[in-house]
Amino acid sequence: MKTLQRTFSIVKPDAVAKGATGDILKTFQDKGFRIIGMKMLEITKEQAEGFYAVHATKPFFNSLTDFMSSGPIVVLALEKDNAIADLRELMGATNPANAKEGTIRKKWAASIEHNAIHGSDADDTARFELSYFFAGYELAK
Ligand code: FUP
Repeated sequence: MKTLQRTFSIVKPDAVAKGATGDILKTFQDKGFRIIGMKMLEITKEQAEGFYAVHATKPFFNSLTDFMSSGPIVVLALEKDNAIADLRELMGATNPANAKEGTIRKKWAASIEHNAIHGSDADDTARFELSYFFAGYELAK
C-alpha cells in the first residue's frame, strides 16, 4: 500500500546561481510532488553545520558547510505517495558521474560537492530536516 509522505529538499547554492531553480521546481511538479512549503534564504556557516551535523566528522564537512552558506538556497517541503524514495530516485547519485540519465543531478550537478540538490534519505531525517527549516504553520494543508 502506498502512503502519502512528506520529504525535504534544498536547491543548493550552485543550482540557484545557475538559474536552475525553475527547471527543478517544474520537474518536481511534473513528477507528482506537491510543493507544500518553499522559501529562498541564505544560511550561516553555523546553520549549515547544524543541518549537516551527522557529517560532522567527515573530511568534507568544512568545505560542505562553507559551500551551503555561500549563497541563496531554496528549501522545500514536498508531498506525494512514497515521496522520500521517489525524490532520491529523481535526484540521482550523490556523485553526478554516477547519476542516471533523466535525474536532476545528471542535468545540473557539477561535482560530488556542488551537486545541485539535497533530499532527505529516510523518515527520521525528513522529519528533522523539515522541522529545521519550517514551522508547522508554514506548510500548506
Ligand atoms: P546525499 O544524501 O546524496 O546528498 O549524500 P550524503 O548524505 O552522503 O552527503 C551529503 C552531502 O555531502 C552531499 F550532497 C555532498 C557532500 N559530500 C561531499 O562533498 N563529498 C563526499 O565525498 C560525500 C558527500
